[in-house]
Amino acid sequence: EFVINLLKHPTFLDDSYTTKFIDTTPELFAFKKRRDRATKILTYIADITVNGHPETAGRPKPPAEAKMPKPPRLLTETPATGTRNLLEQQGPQAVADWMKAQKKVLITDTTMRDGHQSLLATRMRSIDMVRVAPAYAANLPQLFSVECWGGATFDVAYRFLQECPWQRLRDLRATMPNLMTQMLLRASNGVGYTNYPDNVVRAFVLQAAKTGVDVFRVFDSLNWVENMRVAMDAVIEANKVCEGTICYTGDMLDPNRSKYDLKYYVDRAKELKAAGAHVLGLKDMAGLLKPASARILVKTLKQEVGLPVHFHTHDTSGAAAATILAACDAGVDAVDAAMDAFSGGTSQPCLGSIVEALRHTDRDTGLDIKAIRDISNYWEHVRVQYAAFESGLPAPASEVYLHEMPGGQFTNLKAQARSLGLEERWPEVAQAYADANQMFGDIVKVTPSSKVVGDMALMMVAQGLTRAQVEDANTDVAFPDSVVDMLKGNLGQPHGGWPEGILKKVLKGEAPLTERPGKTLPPVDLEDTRAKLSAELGGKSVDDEDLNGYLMYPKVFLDYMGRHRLYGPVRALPTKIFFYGMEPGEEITAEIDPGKQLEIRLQAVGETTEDGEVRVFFELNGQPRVIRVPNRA
Ligand code: BTN
Ligand code: 3PY
Ligand code: ZN
Repeated sequence: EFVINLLKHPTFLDDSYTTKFIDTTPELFAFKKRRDRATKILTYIADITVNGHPETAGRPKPPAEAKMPKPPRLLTETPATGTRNLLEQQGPQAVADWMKAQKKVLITDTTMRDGHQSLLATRMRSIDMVRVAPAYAANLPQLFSVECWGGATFDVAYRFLQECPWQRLRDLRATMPNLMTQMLLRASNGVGYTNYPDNVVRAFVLQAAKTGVDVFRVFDSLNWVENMRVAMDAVIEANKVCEGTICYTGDMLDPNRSKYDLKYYVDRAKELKAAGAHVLGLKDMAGLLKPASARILVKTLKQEVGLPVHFHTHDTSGAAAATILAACDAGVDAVDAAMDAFSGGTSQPCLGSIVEALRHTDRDTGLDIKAIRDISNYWEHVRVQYAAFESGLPAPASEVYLHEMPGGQFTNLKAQARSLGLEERWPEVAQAYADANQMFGDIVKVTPSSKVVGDMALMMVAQGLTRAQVEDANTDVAFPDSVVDMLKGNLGQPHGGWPEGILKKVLKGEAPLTERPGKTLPPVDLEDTRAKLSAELGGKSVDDEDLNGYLMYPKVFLDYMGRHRLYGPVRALPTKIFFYGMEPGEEITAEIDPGKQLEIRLQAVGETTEDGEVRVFFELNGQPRVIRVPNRA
């Protein structure tokens, strides 16, 4: 019997051994490395099988019979050319010109980014995306783009899914060579929650372009175009499609919300055009744009700005499809939708239904509805595997017009409220969110400004504070850190500035920043950071992707690397195994590299020994292997 105690093995305390070993005996490298990674994966499976996955404990489970979903058959071996080919051959301006010349409504599929971000707390794993990507390329070559990167997916990949977001992007890029990939970029906030130095933002964009992003939807959480230029310039420099984006909030036709009227949006759109946007994004992150307003807004933006317009919304209210169709009537060039099985509620409206609604009209999308059904059927089977992350929002909610929470935040804030014991008081949280928004001067609420409003709202409900009390100069309030950070000016400036009273109270007289934060944030020495990171990782070489991951999220990245050293390429595991481990007698295949398959069979789980460890018995490619893991239960 061959027993390895990996958790205590010195290799995992310092993996410099492996590196040296490779350097001195290159001929053994492939074999050595493969075996070592296999052992790491077995360690992960053993650990989850014995101890469970912390994120799924006490949550609903997928049905026992749920199998790894099978992607649909490819309708062709050689995918037809698509938008990606146009971008590669003629550049981003040609893409924008082509958009305007199309009669058909162009469709972006958001399933792989906003769809699961809004329905499953962003927990979809790469394997479930990459397996279906060839079907997108072969069967839906007329798609405008596939939104599959950015937003919250970047840090969730490292933090909760134990996988590298760059690898995901590379794989999707390779498997959909004819389709444009699209990402959501929070301008100076990158894919994080606060402004980064200009050179960090620039390096991140250039790397994302290099690894595989074609369309960058760039927005600022306060619609401050001045704060979007660094990111937009980098996209333009990379020769990718710069979708300069305005976020929609309020109610354009409500005379009592005149701060965000038609002129406001036209002004911002003209600024974005002047800043070099190829496409104008209209991002309705909360799903507040009503059909009548969409008609006027889209028509006016098309006329006054002249850029192709790409509309994004959420179906929280249940009325989003009506708004999409109104936008199509008004001449919108492209719209976002999620595959049926990942649509509705806080996600995007239903892709298949929009395609059918436009069928036989002059705006027919030309997409194959059978291909859509087959891909959505795949997604349906994917979704059941993530039962633990379903929010359980049962019905459309007109309440969204009260609180104005972004679709991606709604379920998250509800979970936060639950963890604070405030779930029963949700209507109060919704009202407090609306009150906090007014208190900050009625701001755009989208990551990260939405998080600040959410933090404030939770605090008000938890501590029983009204807006009047929070604003009262004589009532002591300990504001959340994020509120202090925002009012210091670290997210930028809102339209019309911050209200004097709350600014004074939060900053206690300290002078706020009123310029763009990137103007004064010192640049990061990238090579020095690389060297320090390399040292921190025991001499491991640090490539540009790793460096950019670290610059966005230093601690999250280091924690990921630490776990990676222990558990290896767990991204190769089927989703059910990743979250629930294996049953005795179960057999799986994991492809850890193209063509490198591991056949893994769980034979048995032993008793817990006196020193608190469990022996887990596997067969790996037919050979018996035993892994010990601590019983942490
Ligand atoms: C290493 O693999 O880097 C450290 C050397 C010790 C290796 C043991 S030998 C059996 C088992 N299989 C592996 O791949 N590593 C451990
Ligand atoms: C994000 O920034 O992640 C969003 O989805 C904003 O809508
Ligand atoms: Zn969205």
